[in-house]
Amino acid sequence: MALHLSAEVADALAASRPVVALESTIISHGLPRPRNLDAAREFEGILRERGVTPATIAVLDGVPQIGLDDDGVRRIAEEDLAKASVRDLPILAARGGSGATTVAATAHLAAAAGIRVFATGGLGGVHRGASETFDESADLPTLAETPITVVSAGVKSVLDIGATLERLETLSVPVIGYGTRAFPAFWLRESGHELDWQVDGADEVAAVMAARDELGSRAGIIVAADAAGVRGKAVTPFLLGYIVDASGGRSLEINLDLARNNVRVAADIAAAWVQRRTA
Ligand code: PSU
Ligand code: MN
Repeated sequence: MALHLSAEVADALAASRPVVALESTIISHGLPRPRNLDAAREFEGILRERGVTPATIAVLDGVPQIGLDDDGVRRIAEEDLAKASVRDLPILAARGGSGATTVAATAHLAAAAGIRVFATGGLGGVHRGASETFDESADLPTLAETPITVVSAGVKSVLDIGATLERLETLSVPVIGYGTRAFPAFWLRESGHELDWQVDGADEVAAVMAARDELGSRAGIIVAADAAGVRGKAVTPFLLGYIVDASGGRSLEINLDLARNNVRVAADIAAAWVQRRTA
C-alpha cells in the first residue's frame, strides 16, 4: 500500500531524528468535538516542544497519511470518519475512502513507514464476556507482529484486563511498566494486576528495543505508563465523582492527562532510541 509521508516526517526519518506516531481514532471517536481538535494539536505540540516530530496517522481519500498537515488534523477532528482497523485499510485505499486509524492500524502503518515509537491513550483488548462473543480487539494480534513500541495507560477501562494480559502473554508481546510494576486500569493507577517487568527510564526501553531487534523478534512492545491515575483511598471518591459526572467533564480531563503523559514518555523513548542508534 502506498503511504504518504509528510515532508517533516520524511526528513526526520531520513536524518535519524526522533519521530512518534499518534493515532486518529482517539481524536475522531474517543474525544468530543470541539475539544478533540485542541487535543490533537496539543499532542503534536508536546512532541515538537521536545524536538520530536509528530506523525499523526489517518487514511484520507484513500491514502494512508503518515503525518498530517493543519487541514488533515482538522479533518480527523471534524469529519465523521470511519473507524479503521488493519482489515479496513485495503478497502479504504481501493475506494478512495477516509478513516481514523485504531491502535492496530496506526501501529501497522507507522511500522511500515519505519517509525518505532507510538503514543496512545488506552489500547483495545479482550472485552468482558469474550468467551461467548469472541470480541477481542485486533490491537492485540497486530502488536504480536508489528515492531513498534506503544506507550499507553493500560487498556480501555471497560475491558477484561486479566484476560487481555493473558492474551498478550500468549501472543508473546512484552508488557513493561514505566516506573511501576502495577498494570494501570486506565483512570486508576492499579488494576490489581502485577506486571513481570518494570523499567525506570527511556534508555532502558531503548535497550529492550535494541535487544528485541538483535533477537529477531517481530513483536511490538507495550510500555504501560500511569502518571495521572488515581490510587489508594482516592479511588472510591473518584469513582463516585465519575458516576455523578458520567457525561464527561472530569473523566475527559483525566483521559487527556493520561494521553498527554503517554506522549511525553513516548517522546523520551524516541529520543533515547535515536541516541542509542546514532551513538
Ligand atoms: N481506548 C479508549 N478510547 C478509544 C480507543 C481506545 O479509551 O477510542 C480506540 C483505540 O483506537 C483502539 C480502539 O485501538 O479503540 C480499539 O477498538 P476495537 O476494540 O474495536 O478494536
Ligand atoms: Mn471488537
